[in-house]
Amino acid sequence: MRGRFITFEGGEGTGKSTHSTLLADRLKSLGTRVVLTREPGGSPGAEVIRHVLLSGVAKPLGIEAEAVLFAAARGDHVRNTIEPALAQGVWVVCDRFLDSTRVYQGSLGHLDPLFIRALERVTIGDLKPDLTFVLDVPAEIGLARASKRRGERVADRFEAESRAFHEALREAYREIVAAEPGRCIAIDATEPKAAVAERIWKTVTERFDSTRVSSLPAGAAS
Ligand code: Z5A
Repeated sequence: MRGRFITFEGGEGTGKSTHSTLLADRLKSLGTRVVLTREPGGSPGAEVIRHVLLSGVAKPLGIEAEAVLFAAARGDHVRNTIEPALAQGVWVVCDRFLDSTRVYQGSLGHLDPLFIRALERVTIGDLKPDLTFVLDVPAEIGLARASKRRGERVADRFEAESRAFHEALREAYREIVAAEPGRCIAIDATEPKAAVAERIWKTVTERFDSTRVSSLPAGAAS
């Protein structure tokens, strides 16, 4: 049986890394085989492109070029990490995926939706997440969390955007949830981590049937 594909989305500091890791660990503790991955990145080729994108050196090339680079990274990630895992019955938990491009390059970058859809066709084809958690916190809370975590490190290309940019991000994610309520679940991530993790777990067990989640074949979880 094909694995399940779960993605985490949301703005800066909303808790995507935290909760994708917690979910993957909980699934593994039940014997489920899981790949925990992220975008941009998640495969050797895509990790190289990640560095180019987050360092900001691609910004002067323009928003279309950045979108093409995100797409190139995604194509490599899908071919080399995500699809092989799903085909072997391994679950994939991914920190950011196609909705990030729709929001950052589409809604916020004002790229033509047809261009975004064309990139999706060539990078992911028919592949869609089975479930997407959109973590929602006010921009000021997310930015404060991210800044605390960052410490003295310099803000990356996207962290350095304005408060208004991050508020617009939140709104764009809300529109995605409204447009695809079957796939996307909004989670109030202002609550303490444990409460957020419990809501996510409850959704996963309800969506995929708790008896099957816990009885998936045990194996070398990666
Ligand atoms: N991007 C794009 O433009 N187009 C695309 O197609 C893709 C990406 C795929 C990737 O940056 C950037 O690329 C991203 C969009 C763009 N830029 N931005 N902004 P990244 O991977 O380096 O960073 P990120 O994706 O934004 O995630 P993040 O900054 O690492 O945040 P996070 O993963 O959502 O948060 P976290 O690390 O789990 O938590 C942040 C801190 O808050 C941490 O100290 C936690 O312990 C704490 N935390 C988490 N949850 C809670 C709760 N509930 N209470 C209190 N504290 C909490």
